[in-house]
Order: sequence, then structure tokens, then C-alpha cells
Amino acid sequence: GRVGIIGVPFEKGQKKKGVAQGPDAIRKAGLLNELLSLGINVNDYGNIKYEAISSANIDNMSHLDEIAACTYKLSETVQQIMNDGRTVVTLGGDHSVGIGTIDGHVKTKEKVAVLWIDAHADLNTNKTSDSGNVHGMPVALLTSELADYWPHLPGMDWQQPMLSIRNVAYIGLRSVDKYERLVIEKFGITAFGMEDVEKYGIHEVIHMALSRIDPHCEKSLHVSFDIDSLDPLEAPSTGTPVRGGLTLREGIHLMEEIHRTNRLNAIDLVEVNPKIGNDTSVNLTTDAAIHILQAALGYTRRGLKVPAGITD
Ligand code: DIR
Ligand code: MN
Ligand code: MN
Ligand code: MN
Repeated sequence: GRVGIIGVPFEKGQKKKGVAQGPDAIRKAGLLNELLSLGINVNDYGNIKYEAISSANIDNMSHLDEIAACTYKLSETVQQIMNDGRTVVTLGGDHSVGIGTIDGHVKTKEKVAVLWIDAHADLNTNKTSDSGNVHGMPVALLTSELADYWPHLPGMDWQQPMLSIRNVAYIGLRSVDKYERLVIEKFGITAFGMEDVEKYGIHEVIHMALSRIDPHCEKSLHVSFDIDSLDPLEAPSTGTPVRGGLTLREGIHLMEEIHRTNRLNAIDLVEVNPKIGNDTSVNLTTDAAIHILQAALGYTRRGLKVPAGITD
């Protein structure tokens, strides 16, 4: 396979310092070598650079100008890497980067389905959000059914919400705001919370999710993986941890199954904050991130195959 890595040292979608250092922390923990040892052709495109053009302030939506500039540049870069024939691995940064990656994916591939793996639904608008943090809003910005709930957003005209909410499935939810729940019920959004993981098991959950958002097995798949979907015992260095999450084993199983579709074209790995916790917490978290990415890109716990051409 061919993979392109892009780092997005962006943290203005929420208020804690440090998540901008996520990409370099995951690289330092050895991501490239792990992917190379899977026999993948990896190109690291480095970190996104952008210049914010200051624009009008929007109520209850912090740093929209920087978010608009960064995600615009990211969307363009994702399109470029995909057109290069590579699976895009985006290292966040906070989850507002999903605005750029999914926009770029939807502009490149005809049919796209999104798995949003997260403790949170990230489905607020500036009218429903309690925090004003844009990392809690990307799904509402990206989906066409929610377009009417937004005011005009200066600097965001390039981003037309072209994705239907019917093409989005959640896994791992356990901290959903009241209006988010209302929207999930109103639109019948495919949403598997932790209680569903307990009831059906992760294997059933991932296959139920895929059959809802991609019943004919034909779409280009995008996984937006918030590290806080994992239990904070296994991935503690993140800004908004919620106890009672996915085990790393469940996360790996999920990714192995998605890899087996052969249609995974983009993964976001977001919300790793190396400034939260001590060295042990940070190492646990970056190591978990690498295990998740490896599983998504073809590592299997059965062991790899001997490359073709090498016998006895
Ligand atoms: C909350 C928290 N729903 C908000 N969201 C987080 O600020 O809108 N998303 N932490 O990852
Ligand atoms: Mn998130
Ligand atoms: Mn989250
Ligand atoms: Mn390890």
C-alpha cells in the first residue's frame, strides 16, 4: 500500500495547550518505522502551514478565522495526497481538523462514508454548544442536513456541506450533549454508544455500522478516530477524557476489520495531547495511537505473510 502522512499542529478548536504537539509526539514514538516495517510505501508530507486571514467574529465559536484558514489548507492537501494514490493519515491536532480532511475526501471521491470513533458526538452548532469549542462541531459543519442550522460563516465559503448525515456512523459515544442527542434522534443517525459495544461486541458493532452507511460495499471509507474514544486508562493524554471507553483491543479489532474492506482511504488520529499527564501517560497514549494506525493499515495479530517470491 501507499500512505501519505500529514501533521496538523492545530489546537484552537479547544482551550487546552499542547494538542498542537500531537503530530510530532506520534512521529517521535516511531510511527514511520512501524509503517515501513509493514512494507508500506510511506511519504511524510510534514506539518500543515497556514496563514489566518482575520474575519468577522461569530457568536460562541472561538477562533473561526484560524480554523477556516487551517482546514482550507488541509482540505487542499488531502485532495493532493489522495490524487497521488495514497491513503491519507492525518495526525491532529484537535478534532476540528476533521472539517478539512473530510471536506478534502468528499471533494476527491464520489461516494464517501465516515466512521466517527469518539466518546463525543461533535455535533454541536454555535447555538447548541456549551463550550464554544469548534472541536465539538465538525460533524454539524460537514453534513448537508444541518446546513440550515448555521449562520453564514465568513472564511468558510469553500466548505460546502456535501456529506449526508446518512453516511456517518458513530462508535464509542458516552458523552453526548442534550441537543446532540436530539439531532441524533431527529435524523436517525447511526450511533453506537458504549452500551451497544457491551450488548453486541465490537465485531458486530463495526459490521452493523458499515452495513448502515455503506450497504453495497462501494464507498470510500474515512475513519475519524478521536483518541478519547479509548478508555483513559489506556490513552490518558487527551483533553476531554471520559471513563468507561473502548479498550485498545477493541480499537485494534475495529481497525483490523475496517482494513479488511480494502476501501479505507483516510484516517484522522486526533486529540493526542502530550502536555497532559506524565511521561508514562504520554507514552501510553502515543503507543496506543500507533497501534490503532498500524491495525488500520494492515498489521495483523496473526503475523504478516512472507512476501511473494520468498519460499521455504
Ligand atoms: C462537548 C465536548 N460536547 C463540546 N466535546 C468534545 O464542547 O461541544 N469533543 N470534547 O471531542
Ligand atoms: Mn472528537
Ligand atoms: Mn472526543
Ligand atoms: Mn507497542
